[in-house]
Amino acid sequence: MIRFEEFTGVSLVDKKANSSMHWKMGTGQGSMKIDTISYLNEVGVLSPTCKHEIPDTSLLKMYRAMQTTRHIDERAITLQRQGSITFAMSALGEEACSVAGAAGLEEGDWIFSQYREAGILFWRDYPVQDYWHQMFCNAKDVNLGRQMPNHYASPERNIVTVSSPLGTQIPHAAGTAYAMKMRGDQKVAMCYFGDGTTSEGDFHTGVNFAAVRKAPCIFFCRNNGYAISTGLERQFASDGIAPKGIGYGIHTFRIDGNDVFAVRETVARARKICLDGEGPVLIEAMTYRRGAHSTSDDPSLYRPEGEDELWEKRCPVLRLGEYLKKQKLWSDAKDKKLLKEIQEEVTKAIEVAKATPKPPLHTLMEDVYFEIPSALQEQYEELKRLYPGRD
Ligand SMILES: Cc1ncc(C[n+]2csc(CCOP(=O)(O)OP(=O)(O)O)c2C)c(N)n1
Repeated sequence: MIRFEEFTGVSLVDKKANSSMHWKMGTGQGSMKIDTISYLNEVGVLSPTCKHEIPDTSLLKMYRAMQTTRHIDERAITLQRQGSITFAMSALGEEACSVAGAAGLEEGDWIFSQYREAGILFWRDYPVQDYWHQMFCNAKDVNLGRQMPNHYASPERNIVTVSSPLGTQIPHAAGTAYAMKMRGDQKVAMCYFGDGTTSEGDFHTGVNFAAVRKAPCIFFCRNNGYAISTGLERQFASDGIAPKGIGYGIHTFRIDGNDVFAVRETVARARKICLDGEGPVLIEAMTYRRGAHSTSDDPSLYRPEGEDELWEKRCPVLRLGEYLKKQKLWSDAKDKKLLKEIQEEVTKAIEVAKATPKPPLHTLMEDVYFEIPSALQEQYEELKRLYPGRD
């Protein structure tokens, strides 16, 4: 196993976390120094220590899904600024966590995401059009406009709706994993969250439950340095997130979250650990939130200058692109063609989503109560008066 800083000459430590080894309580292995698993360096050179083979078709699919995610995020921010959508969040710089993480899973595994993981959708061939219907919260939105933008879901792909209150997906994932274990399904649940979310009670409840019940659940933490404006040093005193997994007695890995090989290999390995009955796994993926927290945030007020430039060099998309070119699987010309294709597909999808009407008012009242309570009915009647023709 190679440490990120030895391999790339750039320290990942910064203000974040020491650094990887697989550490498991009671095995007597390791000390509290946790190294970072990393194979693909910043200029796209794969370490010879990497034994994880990824088929060329998967590498190319990952690349496309990452580029799609990046482009979609850029367009969403512009649309929000133009007033066409209400809100947007970007995964700029963190695309490997979602895409390569989903690529390490198998069909039928459940995914519970936070909100910066749209890449899971594109890995699982989610239509770009449906993504934009959700961003516009229109009548074709899977949530019928009841959620904010970026709260995607795909029931047919086992991707559970994003939930705004942080951490609520963690006990849900642990419970789903335990249910699958009880039923004898050979499937896992994977749950994404950010570093800030590990300070929520639900993180501790969910991880402890899964640990005690040996539920086949992969807890995937994107340690991107910030919880909105709160840097890591003001969030917790531990060496990153990995010690929290060790504390709960579960298999724990720290990886370079911008390296598709490290991410995909570790998720596939975690999956095997889960299905071998060894209990849940925590993965801490070291990455960086290069954009603002959301369109309501201005990171220039709290982030030191130069930090983004440092992480721009560690870009997961560029890194994979460089590797593919070295393997003669990719070229600048193919890149140009791909970006044009993505851009055209997205532009068309945005136009369709924009022209799609908002959901009818009655959908606001449905799907919760068997019989609509009278107070709600009164509100509905008032809404109908205020918005004639929209019921
Ligand atoms: C229970 C709860 N508390 C606070 C918030 C407000 N909030 C939204 S996102 C966020 C930061 C989360 O940071 P992190 O988990 O590190 O994820 P990141 O945004 O960095 O990807 C906060 C505090 C919320 N949505 N839910």
